[in-house]
Amino acid sequence: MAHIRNCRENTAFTFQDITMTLAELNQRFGISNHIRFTEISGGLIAADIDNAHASAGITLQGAHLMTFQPRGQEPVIWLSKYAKFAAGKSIRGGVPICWPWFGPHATDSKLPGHGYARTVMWEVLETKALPDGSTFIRLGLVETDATRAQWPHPSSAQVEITVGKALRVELVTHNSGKEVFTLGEALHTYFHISDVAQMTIQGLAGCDYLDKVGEPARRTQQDGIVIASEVDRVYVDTAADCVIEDRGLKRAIRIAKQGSRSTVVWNPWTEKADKMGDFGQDGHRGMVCVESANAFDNVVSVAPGATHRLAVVYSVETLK
Ligand code: TA6
Repeated sequence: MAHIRNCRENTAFTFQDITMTLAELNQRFGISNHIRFTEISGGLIAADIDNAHASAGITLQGAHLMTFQPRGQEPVIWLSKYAKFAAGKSIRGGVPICWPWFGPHATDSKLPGHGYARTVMWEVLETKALPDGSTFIRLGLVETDATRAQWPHPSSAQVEITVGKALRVELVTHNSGKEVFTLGEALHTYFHISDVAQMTIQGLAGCDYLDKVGEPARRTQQDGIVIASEVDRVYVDTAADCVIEDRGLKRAIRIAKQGSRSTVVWNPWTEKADKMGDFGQDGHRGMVCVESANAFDNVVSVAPGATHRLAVVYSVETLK
C-alpha cells in the first residue's frame, strides 16, 4: 500500500503501491513554473498549479479542484470562505466529483449523498507541462475495501484536469468487470458570480427539468434562468452548452460539455445555505452551481470493458 507521510506528524495516508513523502511527490510529479504539492489545512495534500495562463488548487482527497483563476480575471470557480478541510469531509465549493451515483443512493440511505469519490483519496498518475503553457494532471481514485463495499463493481475512475486560459475537466470511468453497471455522476461545479441578481443562465430554454424544490415536479424551462429563491433543478436530455451571463462582472462563463445528458442548476438560497453552515452570511449570493451530469433519466450503462467519459471546458468570454 502507498503512504503519503505527512512530513510534520509523519502520519501516513495509505493507498496503492507507492510510498511517497510530500518531497518525493514533488520530486516525481512537480514541474517548476507549473505544479507543486503542498500540505494545506486539515492535513490535506494539494496540487498548487501556477502557470502563465492561470492558477488552480486541487486536493488529492476527492481530486477536488478548489480554485481556478485565469490571469487578469476574477476567480471563475467559487470556494466558500467557510469551507471545511478535513479527511473524509466534502469541501464546499470548487468542482466536487459526484461518483458513482448522483444524489441519494438508490437503495441505501446510509451511503453518502453524491457517492464517495469526493471524500476518498485519489493518487497522482501523471503531470505534464503542455506546449501551449497549460498544466495537465491526471489522478486516479484509490479503491479500498471501504469503496468496494459501497460499489461492488470492478471499475476505475480517473480525472484529467488541464489548467490554461480555460479549464478542462474530464471524468473517465472504466468497467473492468464482467457485468454492466449503471453510473450516475456529476462535476458539481460552483461558479463565482458578482451577485445572483446580476446573473442569467442561458442554454436550457425548452428543456424539461425535475424541480426538486418543494413537491418534486417535472417542468419545462421557458427562457434564460433567473434566480431569486432556492433553485434545485435537474435538466434532462440536454447536451447543450450553458452560459452564465454575469452583468456585474461584465463577463460570461461558458460551460461546454461532452458525454453528459443532464445539467443541474442549484442555488440553496438563504435558509438552506444557513442550515448547511459552510456558506457564511449571504454566501449563496456570490455563487451558482451549474453541474454537468448524468443523473435520473440520464444515468449511463457502462458495458464490461467499456470506458465512459464526461468532459467539460469552462471558459470566460466578454459579455456582449
Ligand atoms: O446538486 C444539487 C444538490 O443535489 C442539492 O440538492 C444539494 O444537496 C447540493 O447538491 C449539495 O449537496 P452536498 O452534499 O454537497 O451538500
